[in-house]
Amino acid sequence: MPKYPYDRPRFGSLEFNGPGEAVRGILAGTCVVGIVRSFIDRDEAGMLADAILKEELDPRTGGGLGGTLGPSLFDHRQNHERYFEKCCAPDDKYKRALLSVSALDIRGKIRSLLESEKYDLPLKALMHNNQSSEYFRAFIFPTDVENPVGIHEDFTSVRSLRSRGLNMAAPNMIISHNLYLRNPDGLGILRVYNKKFTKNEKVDLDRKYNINVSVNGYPYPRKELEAVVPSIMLEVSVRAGDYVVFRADYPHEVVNNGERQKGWRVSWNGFFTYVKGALVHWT
Ligand SMILES: O=C(O)CCC(=O)C(=O)O
Repeated sequence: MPKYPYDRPRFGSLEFNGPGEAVRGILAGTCVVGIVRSFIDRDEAGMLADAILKEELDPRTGGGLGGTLGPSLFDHRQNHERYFEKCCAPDDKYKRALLSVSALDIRGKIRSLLESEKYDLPLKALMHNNQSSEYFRAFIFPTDVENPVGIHEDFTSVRSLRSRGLNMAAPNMIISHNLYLRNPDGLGILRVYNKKFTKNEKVDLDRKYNINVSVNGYPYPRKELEAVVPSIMLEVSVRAGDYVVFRADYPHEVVNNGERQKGWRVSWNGFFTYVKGALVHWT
């Protein structure tokens, strides 16, 4: 059994044949980002994106609220208590939307994706309030803004898991997985920075910039990351139908570098981490 986490992955990004292989690559310290091109067909991805957009949820802009379908840590300003309460709210708008979209069975798709893949580790869905956390979660981002997702690190999730008594074997390893349903070509580039700040460094950043990076992972000051040489570790262009897994404990953002156009980028998103010999997943 290999030891986790590997803090110095050997490669930036690599392409894999399937999600299981990509997750294994990341766990084994092979790379920071694992890409599965055309995991689902573009037309199917487009249908799912349309179904999500039909719900008219607010898009997520500038790191604010909205734009997600299904309970999510991000929806609740990284407030994990509210997140777990909200998961069980009976007539919540997001839950209604979730049910209507699941007619198209994206949850089933994600479940079968997880269950049919070979991860070489038992999979464990995170439970909360007696419900599995396999909620559908969608992101809707505008494509006519420069920076739809600001620079951040997804470690708050780990704090939530810890507060629920899960003993984190690799608290520094958070893996985000995304299935892109709509992404205009050339836009929505995932950028991962080549620097992991220590807890003390994050506290210093908070003091210096009056921010909350050490508390909730947001927002990393661009200036500090650009001072790191080489600053950006990699940029990944994604297309509808692609599936991408990456180390979300590295600072990362989404940028629209190409010609901006009015429209939406829609994706499904979830997380994995390694806990006591199992791969725990949640959204
Ligand atoms: O949409 C993306 O490409 C990345 C979203 C993100 O920030 C994450 O999955 O943590």
